[in-house]
Amino acid sequence: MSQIITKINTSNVVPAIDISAPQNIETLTCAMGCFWGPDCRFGAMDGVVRTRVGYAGGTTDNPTYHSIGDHIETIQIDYDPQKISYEQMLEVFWNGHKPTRTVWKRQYASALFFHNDHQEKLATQTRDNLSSDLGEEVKTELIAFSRFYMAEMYHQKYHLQGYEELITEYRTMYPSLGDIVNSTSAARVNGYIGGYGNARQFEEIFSQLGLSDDRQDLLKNIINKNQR
Ligand code: MHO
Repeated sequence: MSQIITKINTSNVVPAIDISAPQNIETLTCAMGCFWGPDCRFGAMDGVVRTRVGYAGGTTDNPTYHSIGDHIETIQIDYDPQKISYEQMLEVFWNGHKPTRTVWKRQYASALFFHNDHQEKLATQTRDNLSSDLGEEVKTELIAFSRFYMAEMYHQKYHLQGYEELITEYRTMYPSLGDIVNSTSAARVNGYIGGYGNARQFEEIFSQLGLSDDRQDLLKNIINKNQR
């Protein structure tokens, strides 16, 4: 199934939110257009443990961004089933893209990759309900999950990587980029930079992100600019 990769280093520089990441997780795999956006949308949500972007849904071997073949830009989200249900995750998925849109390139298709019977059942039900509510065909594909290929590191937490001062601080907490990808803190901050999250979350979570006061101020400025 999904890769559970995080091995948290227990030194005190690791963000509190990462130290308390749950072991028991479930995974949603989906595609909703360019993967940078949903990485932010889901990463900012309470209950989401980690996110990663990649390619799935095609037949060609070892897709890359510049050689994507028939694969789709896809996101995988590990979440805490004690805090959020698959149904709630699906609601965010269906509300986060236009399921009736015609796709101009398979790379940007909308798709839901179900991992088991339970997920397939809920995916089908919610798709059918949506279709009858809209009175239109839902074009979002439902596909049995088979394989997810991680995208290149420069696509992971893309918005966060755009802020040198922030990513540098993450590098001191996590020498390996792979650990930054798996960090809940990095997922939240990437999401907040991308315009998601609300005042309550910022209040509750800010001090657990592991960021220095300076970087917290920088992040607050970015959030304030987004809200204008
Ligand atoms: N080239 C587009 C989409 C990038 S996405 C990872 C852009 O720059 O927004 O496909």
